[in-house]
Amino acid sequence: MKDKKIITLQQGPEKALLISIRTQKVTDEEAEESLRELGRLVTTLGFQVLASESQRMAKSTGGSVLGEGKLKELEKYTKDGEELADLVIFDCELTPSQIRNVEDALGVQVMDRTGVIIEIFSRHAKTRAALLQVEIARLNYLAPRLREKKKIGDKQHFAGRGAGESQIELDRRRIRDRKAELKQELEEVQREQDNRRSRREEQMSVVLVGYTNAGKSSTMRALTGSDVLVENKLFATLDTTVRALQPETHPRILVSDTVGFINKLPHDLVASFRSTLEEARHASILLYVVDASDPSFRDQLAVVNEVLEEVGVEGIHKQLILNKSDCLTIEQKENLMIEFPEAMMMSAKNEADIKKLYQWIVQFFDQKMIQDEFFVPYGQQGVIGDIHTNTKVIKEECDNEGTHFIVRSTSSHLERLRKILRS
Ligand SMILES: Nc1nc2c(ncn2[C@@H]2O[C@H](COP(=O)(O)OP(=O)(O)OP(=O)(O)O)[C@@H](O)[C@H]2O)c(=O)[nH]1
Ligand SMILES: [Mg+2]
Repeated sequence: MKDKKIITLQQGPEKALLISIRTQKVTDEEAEESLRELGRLVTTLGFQVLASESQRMAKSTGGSVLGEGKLKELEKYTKDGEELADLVIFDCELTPSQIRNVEDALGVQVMDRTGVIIEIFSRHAKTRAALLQVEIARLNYLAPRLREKKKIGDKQHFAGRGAGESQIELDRRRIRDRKAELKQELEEVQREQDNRRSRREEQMSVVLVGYTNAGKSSTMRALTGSDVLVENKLFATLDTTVRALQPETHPRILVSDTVGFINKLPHDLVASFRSTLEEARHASILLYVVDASDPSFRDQLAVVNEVLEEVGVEGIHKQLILNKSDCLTIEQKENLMIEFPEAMMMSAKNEADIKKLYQWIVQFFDQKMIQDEFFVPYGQQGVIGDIHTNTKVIKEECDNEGTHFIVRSTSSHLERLRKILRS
């Protein structure tokens, strides 16, 4: 895959001016929170936030998202201030012409929230499926912006060639062809994933879902002893990882880590990552992990719920995990338990809490298992390994004819074993 990026970073951290455009639909608090989150997204990309500005949505500004007065005022950050911004980033999605107009007025590169998120995704993607998904979303984002591409001084961050009608046509066609290729390749990768998933289907599985940075990978690590990436960065995880719960149970319980959610996730990316979330549709338990120390976790939970409802997770057992309890006061914890009486309060960093969560998971599946008896004649001893792996053996007794077992397992495992023994 070509390693073309939307932007190419220059040496040293570039300074960004963040701009929030307030509409009547959002409260000041929501806008502030969203701007703070944009700040974290931007620092995840390695930029430094120089300043943040807010502006009420202007009514008549032609094609521009900002009025002339505001643009003039912002020149202090881009043209004649002491410390100048290298780029301006808007906390909303802009049309290509809005980007061009602000770039013309301020003389620096302009990005929008979608561009920032796509860039993070493309840097963090590791597996074939994630790389393909991100590349498709990136090309979708880039295609309409090709027409509007314009060189700004010597700071040209966008990939691609110069203007010229035929050149643009050529670029568009290349993008279309490339997208078709990528989609085909993605379908193949997804078919393989579906096959692997259907082989796992009869297994008991726990899937961790939640907002980015909530602590899903930390919980996964602690539950499975795996070395999945944990980072204080947004969108550290983009791929689903599946590992067995440790200490291992019989039958095995699988735990999956998934991509994090974010408010105003570009539609393209939601669509691209839908297949990643397929894992959630096949879970036995969905653990909704939230960062309870983040004041906006309720809104974050609403975003998670909304996307998962679209994916279709009805009928699956859901458990809310109020994570990062080590960052809460006793009073905060008490209030949260009153507000969410069904929730589990824990810290992924606390061994005792992880042990409790482990016990809870094991017990949940234990209740779902049914007891059964098998007799394995000496001629069919090969099945014994399968019994030990896929059932919890309560009793095992040998006599002259073979081995008697009393076991507990899921109905699908028991059904399968019975079939083998009958054959
Ligand atoms: N204090 C504290 N920090 C935690 C806890 N759980 C996770 N963290 C930290 O929170 C940050 C994010 O954790 P991750 O486990 O990577 O979060 P994630 O949900 O996988 O994030 P994405 O992969 O971006 O979706 C890391 O710096 C963790 O060390 C916790 O219980 N307490
Ligand atoms: Mg993660």
